[in-house]
Amino acid sequence: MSRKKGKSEKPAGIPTTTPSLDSTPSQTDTPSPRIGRQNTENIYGGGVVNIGTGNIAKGKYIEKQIVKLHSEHMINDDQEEKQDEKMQNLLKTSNSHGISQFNPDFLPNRMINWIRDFSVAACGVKLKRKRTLPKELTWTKTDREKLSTTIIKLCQDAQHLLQKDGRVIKVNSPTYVFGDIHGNLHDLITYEQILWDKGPACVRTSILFLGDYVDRGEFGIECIMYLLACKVLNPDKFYLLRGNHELRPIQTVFTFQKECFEKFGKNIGQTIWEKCNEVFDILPLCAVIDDSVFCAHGGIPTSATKIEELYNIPMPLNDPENQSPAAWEILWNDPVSAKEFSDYAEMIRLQGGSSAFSSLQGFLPNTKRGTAYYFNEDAVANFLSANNFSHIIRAHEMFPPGFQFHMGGKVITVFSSSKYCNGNNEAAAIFVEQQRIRVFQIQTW
Ligand SMILES: [Mn+2]
Repeated sequence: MSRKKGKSEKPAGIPTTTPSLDSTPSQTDTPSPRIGRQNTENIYGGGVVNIGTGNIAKGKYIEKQIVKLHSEHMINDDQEEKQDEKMQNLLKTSNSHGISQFNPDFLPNRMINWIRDFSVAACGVKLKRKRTLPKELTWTKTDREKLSTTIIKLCQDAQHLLQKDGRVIKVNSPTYVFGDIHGNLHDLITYEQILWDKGPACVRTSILFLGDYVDRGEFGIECIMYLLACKVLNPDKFYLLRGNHELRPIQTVFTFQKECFEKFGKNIGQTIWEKCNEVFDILPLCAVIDDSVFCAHGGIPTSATKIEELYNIPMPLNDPENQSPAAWEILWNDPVSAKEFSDYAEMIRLQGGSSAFSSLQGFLPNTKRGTAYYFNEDAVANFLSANNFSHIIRAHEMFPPGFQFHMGGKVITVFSSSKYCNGNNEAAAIFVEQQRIRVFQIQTW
């Protein structure tokens, strides 16, 4: 299929630079230098603390968790009582979930163990705890039908929980925020080994992923299965938003559909691909941390100023481009500097397209993507003040350091897949805690 373009959004006279539907490094933004303490940027009173590469691996800023496991695999930790209460409620709706969470035979645990082992064999991840790996560990040698049944069951369990998350998730800090993963299983399992090495059932911080789990990288199915298993094991801590690659037409052009066919054969592959997309159709579109930090894959929409307007976006959303302009723009939009914005505006004016946008203050058609919009500092200021928010965290674009500050730090891009498209970019993540937003690189190699 041909590359999709915005329909009603694209008026005559838009400059026809080559549209790129994917995350690409911005040509005009100057990448930040490699971060270290000397590069601290002031954002939030005390300012962002940039943790230099390497520190994170030494354990700084990482909560220590001491978890005692009973022989029955039950957690015994006074501070976990509140969470136990939530787990008890969950128990009422899903069969003996609380106990299953620590049972190695529980489906998501089996899946995670399998993916962890696979990541060692397939992409050289170093696990902290040594495991004896089965000799045969590839998709082709594994019983495809049995594995596909497990995958479909896991998707169903995840759907049940994701439906409850709704369109806009409210998340409490402390929260880790990750950007694009794009099938980079090596990085994803490395994050686990560094940040939640006791396993997904034992995290106490929230962990929010901003979408784009599949396409580009080799291990899209493994990445999304790992994340769905985390969601099922610990639904009040793991949150997954939708990215512009969690869309059928995009995966058909890129690699995820092909990956499913290659790993499972055409028939089972098609079923698994469909099932994954059913899950994607109900993924939440944005999150708000501590009623203050707006998080989404692409950015803020033209078609909604108040966050409440997003609550009623339909679910499932199998054709967001036609079902919900706001959802589409949240998945696709990009921030631009004042200079870029005026350059693009001038290009459009020269081509006679300006009048169509006079009513959209702070937005311009996104010529780089060929769909959706660019937004500038005015649009950001309007959105933040209308909702009483302080910052925007988004993903969607690769910058060599793995992150980029825009508009004086009001908008932050985070990208969490290193060596993207065989390049040499770093991976970064964000830690939001009370009054601080900390951006840090993670040395995954
Ligand atoms: Mn993207």
